[in-house]
Amino acid sequence: MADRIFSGVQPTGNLHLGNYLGAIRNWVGMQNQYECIFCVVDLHAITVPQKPDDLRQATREVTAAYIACGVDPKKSIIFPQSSVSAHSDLAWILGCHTPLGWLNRMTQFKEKTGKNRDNASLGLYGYPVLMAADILAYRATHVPVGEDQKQHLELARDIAGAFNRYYENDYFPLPEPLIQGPATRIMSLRDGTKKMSKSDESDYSRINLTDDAEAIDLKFRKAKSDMVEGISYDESARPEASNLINIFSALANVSREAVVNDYGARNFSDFKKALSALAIEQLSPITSLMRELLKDVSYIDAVLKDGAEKAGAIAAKNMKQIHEIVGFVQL
Ligand code: AQP
Repeated sequence: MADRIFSGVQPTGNLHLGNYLGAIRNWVGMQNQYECIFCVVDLHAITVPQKPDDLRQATREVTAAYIACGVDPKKSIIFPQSSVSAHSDLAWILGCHTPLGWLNRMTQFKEKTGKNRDNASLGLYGYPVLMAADILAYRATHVPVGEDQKQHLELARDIAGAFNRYYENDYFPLPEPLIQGPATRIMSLRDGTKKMSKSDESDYSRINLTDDAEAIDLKFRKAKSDMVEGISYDESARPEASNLINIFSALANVSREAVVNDYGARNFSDFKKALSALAIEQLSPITSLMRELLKDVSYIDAVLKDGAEKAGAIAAKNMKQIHEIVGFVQL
């Protein structure tokens, strides 16, 4: 089977630097090498409450962000998850091959629900099964994601293996995670031990792809630092400094060592100034292109429709085979 890439982002709010450096930026180079399918995962988004108008807007914003970051709709398939029914169809089938014990180990569910577990939806609990279905509906072989999705990817492999074993075939490839570079886990700018996240209530915790130069500069200036002299990398003792070094290293495409070499003897204020200038230089063109693209909703929708048709055709062919394997009568 030829290599096929699948990945996605939830339309749950402003995309941030973590989504860009941990995921989307890595996709761009893959388009020339592999067949790529990039989904806007709106079914995942509704695992927590969403206002319909906000969801529609965020879906178009994520699409614009993909394109502005360099994902080319002529090379890659871009589409909304809800437009291809294979995702929910396969999620049900795979759910019937997923022991509860496997789902109970998922740390993201535990983190997202905390003490409020009884009020969480079945959808949130089953999120990793839907994610497995997203990937396996296309029999994708590689999945580029940030570090936070590693456990879900391992579960997708386990589910694919369980299905193959039960039906005594090797229909599903075991998808390989691609977790690459110094930016696989970008942390909050307010707390270096917490992941940068769309749902963090403090906007100062993240750099949004929609932030202008002034906001980026202010957020880096206000980013938490420590009292240690100089700039050095030590994830456990200096999580905030280490996070800023990782961000610099990813944006400048140089090693952490090179960043520490250049800025080791400087203070936080100088380092943050340089980092903010670098981020502004890289993100401004993306932000302006995103704004331009969003002025033409019909173009965005046309990209999504074209992608939905292409993705739908691949998934429909696979679903017919999957239904046959499972034993559903083909009419
Ligand atoms: N902080 C991060 N560092 C590196 N990569 C990250 N990703 C997310 N946060 C970071 C990667 O971005 C892709 C899309 O993620 P998502 O939006 O679908 O889901 P998420 O991981 O739940 O992102 P958020 O920002 O934390 O959203 P909320 O707050 O809504 O839960 C994935 O490849 C992810 O690894």
